[in-house]
Amino acid sequence: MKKIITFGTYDLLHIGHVRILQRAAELGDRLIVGVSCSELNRSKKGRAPVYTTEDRMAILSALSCVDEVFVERSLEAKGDYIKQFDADVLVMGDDWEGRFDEFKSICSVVYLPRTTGISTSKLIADISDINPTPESHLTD
Ligand code: C2G
Repeated sequence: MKKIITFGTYDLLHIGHVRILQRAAELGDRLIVGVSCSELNRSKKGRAPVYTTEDRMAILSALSCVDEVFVERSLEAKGDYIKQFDADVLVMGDDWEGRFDEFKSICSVVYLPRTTGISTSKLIADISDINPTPESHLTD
């Protein structure tokens, strides 16, 4: 049983998130996802996520490639989480390239390429740019 662990906020779940989770799952038998809690995201990115921690975890749990989710409360605790879940491989997006090499002493560390052209921040900006025409109705 090869266990893969990965971490992220996964706010406004999009195709980049799904692709990296699917590719991570293909590296082993069981995919465990640490979901950054809203407080952690606030300190990391300076804003609260749109979705609550509970909703982000529920959405990720509904994906067939995800076997288990847990709350990531601290960026510094990654080593503890890797040991707690007995993970064989840590997967991160290549925006974190090299940042987690210290864990190579306890598991394999793999950085996968990010999907280009999409991010939660871009989605928020794009949605903010949508100006509804006066005759539009918010019925759907
Ligand atoms: N991702 C991706 N392609 C994108 C956007 C995101 O492959 N276009 C990946 C990221 O590289 C990350 C995962 O999707 O591996 C989750 O992305 P975020 O929610 O942005 O994760 P982040 O908040 O960067 O948290 O300990 C958690 C880490 O801090 C990562």
